[in-house]
Amino acid sequence: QKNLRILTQDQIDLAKMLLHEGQSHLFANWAEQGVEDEKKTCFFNQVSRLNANYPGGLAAYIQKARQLLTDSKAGKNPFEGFTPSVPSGEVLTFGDDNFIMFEEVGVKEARKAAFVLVAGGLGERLGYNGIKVALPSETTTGTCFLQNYIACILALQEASCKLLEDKYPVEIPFVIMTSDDTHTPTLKLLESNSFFGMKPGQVKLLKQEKVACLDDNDARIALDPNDKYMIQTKPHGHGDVHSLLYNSGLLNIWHDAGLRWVLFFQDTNGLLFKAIPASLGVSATKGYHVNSLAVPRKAKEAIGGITKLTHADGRTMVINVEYNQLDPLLRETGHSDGDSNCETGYSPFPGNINQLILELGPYIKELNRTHGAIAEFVNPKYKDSSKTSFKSSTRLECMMQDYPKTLPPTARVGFTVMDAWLAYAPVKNNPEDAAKVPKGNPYHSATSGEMAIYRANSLILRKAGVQIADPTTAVFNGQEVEVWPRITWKPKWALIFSDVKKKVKKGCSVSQRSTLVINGENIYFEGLSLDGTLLINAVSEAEVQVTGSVKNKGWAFKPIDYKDYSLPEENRIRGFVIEKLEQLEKNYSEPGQFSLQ
Ligand code: UGB
Repeated sequence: QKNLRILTQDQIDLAKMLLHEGQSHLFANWAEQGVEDEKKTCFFNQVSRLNANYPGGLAAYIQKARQLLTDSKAGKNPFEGFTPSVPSGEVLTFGDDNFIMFEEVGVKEARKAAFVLVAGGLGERLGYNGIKVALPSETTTGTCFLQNYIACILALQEASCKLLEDKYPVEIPFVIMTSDDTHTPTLKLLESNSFFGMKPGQVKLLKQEKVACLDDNDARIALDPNDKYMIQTKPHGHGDVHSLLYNSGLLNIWHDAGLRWVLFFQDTNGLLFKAIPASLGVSATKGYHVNSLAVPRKAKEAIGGITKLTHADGRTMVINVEYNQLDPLLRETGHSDGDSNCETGYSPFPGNINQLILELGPYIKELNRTHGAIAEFVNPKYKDSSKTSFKSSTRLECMMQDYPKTLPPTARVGFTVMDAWLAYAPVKNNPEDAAKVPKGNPYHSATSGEMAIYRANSLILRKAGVQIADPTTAVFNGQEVEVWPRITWKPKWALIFSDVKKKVKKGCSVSQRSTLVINGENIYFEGLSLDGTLLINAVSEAEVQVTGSVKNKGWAFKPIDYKDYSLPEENRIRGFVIEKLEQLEKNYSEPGQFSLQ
C-alpha cells in the first residue's frame, strides 16, 4: 500500500497477482515510498520478465510449483499406475547393408532438416570454467565441439544437395539455445571464428531465461539473500527449447520452406554426427514423429533409460525415464534388483543420449496446442524427513526428451539404438568423479570423450579394410582407457560409411602409435603403411592419392597431473598433452592431381 502511488498500472497488476498467489513476503521489507524507488522498478522489471517467459505467466508457475511440491512432500510416485517394460525399437549394426541403406536415405533427407543444439547448461558436473562447446573435442587437431558440429552440418548440406543434383543449394538452419551463462561466450566464439564457415544468417541463438526459485512447500518465491528487491533464479532445464522455438516463429518459417525434420542435440558428444545420417534415415523410412537415439546402457549409468510405460487403464507410452527415477520405478513394480544389468552385461533399457529427431509438421501441430510447455518436475533437497523445509531454494525443471508425454496415442514414437562406440561419448564428468565411476561403466570425461573419437575412427577404418593395430591401455587422471591410433578426419572427407569405403582402398595399415590427420576432401589411400605421424592438408579441388610407407617418431601422449594449475584447463581435465616429436606434413593448396608416396 505504502508504495502504491509510484507504481504503474502494469506493476499494480503484477503486485496483485503476486499477493493473490501468496507472495506478500516479497514486499514485507520494502522501504517507504521515495526510498530505493529505482530498485523497486528493477524488481518489477524482473517480475515482468519472469511473467512473460513462462507459458501461462508467473501465476501458472506458482500454482504448478505448489502442486508439484505437495506431490513431492507426499512422496507421490510420478509413474503411479504405470508398469515399465522394455520397448522394441530399431537396432542398427554399423556397416551392414541395413545401416548403409539408412545412411543413404538420411543424407538425402538432411537438406530438409534443421538442427538445434541445446547449450544453455554450464556443465556443473564437469566443473570447466568456460562454455563446453568451446572445449576441444580432441587435442590432435584441437577442433572444438562447436566447430565440429558446424563442419558436420555443412558437410551434410553439401552431400545432400550433391546427391540430389540440386541446382539450388539449401542452407540447413542451425539454432543454438543459450542461457545467461553461455550466451555471450557462445556468440563471441562464433564471431571470432567467422562462424566456423557457416553463413552468419544461418545460425540463430535463442536464449533461455531462468525461473524463480522457491523457498518452501507453499511455493513462496525466494529473494536474493543480498538484495531484497531481487528474486533468486535458476535454470529451468533443456526442455525450454520447445517453447523458445515455438515463440521464435522459426518453425513455421521452416515448414513453409519445405523442411521436414528438426534434430535436437547436446553440447559435448564428439561422435554424434556419425549416428545422425542413419537415424535420420530411420525416421524417414519408418515415418516416426519422434525418434530418440539410444545406446546400450550400463545399469546405474547417468543416462536415462528408454522405457515402455503401460498404465492400468491401457494407455502406453515410450519415454525416457531419468537415471535417478529408473531404479525406484523398477523396485516399486516388482523388479527387486532395480536398475541392474541383464545377461548381456547391459541394462535391458536402452540409454537415452538425448538426440531427438522430430517430424516438423506434427511437432508444429503439438506446439500449437501446448505452446511448447513441457511436463515439469521439482527436486527439492529437504532438510530432514519431515520434508517441511529445504536445504536451499528449489525451482521447477523440464527436460526436452519429455516432449512425447503430451502426445496422443496415435503419435508414432520410436527409437534407434546404435553402438555406443559409434554414437555416444559425452564430456560431462570432472576427473575426480570420472575416476570413481564403477569399473566397466563409461567415464563420460574429457579423457574418455577424446579417446572415443580415435577408437571410433579406427574401428570404422578397420571395417573398411584397413589394418589397424590393436589399442594399448593407459591411465590418465585415474581412468584406464584404450589408446587407439589417433586418426581424425574432416566430415567432408567422409560423412557416412560408403564415403570411407570409396576413399580407402586395399593394402593400408596403421600402427598403434600412429597419428593420421585427414584435412581435406578428395584424399584417397591405397597401400599406405603408417608408423608415425602423417598430416595431410588439401583444398577440395586437389585430388591426392596417398601410398607408400611413412615412418617417423610421431606424436606421443605425455601424462600430466590435473592439479598442475600451470597447465591449461583444457589439458588438465584430460590428464595428458600431446608431445609432437616428428611428423610428415603435406599441404596441397592448388587444384590438381597429386600423389603422396
Ligand atoms: N542444457 C540447457 O541447454 N539448458 C539447461 O537449463 C540445462 C541443460 P546435461 P543431464 O545424454 O548423458 C541429459 O546437464 O540433463 C543443455 C538427459 O536428461 O549435460 O544431466 C546442456 O548444455 C539424460 O536423459 O545432462 O542429462 C547440455 O547440452 C541423458 O540422456 C544438455 O542440455 C543425459 O543428458 C544436457 O544437459 C546424457
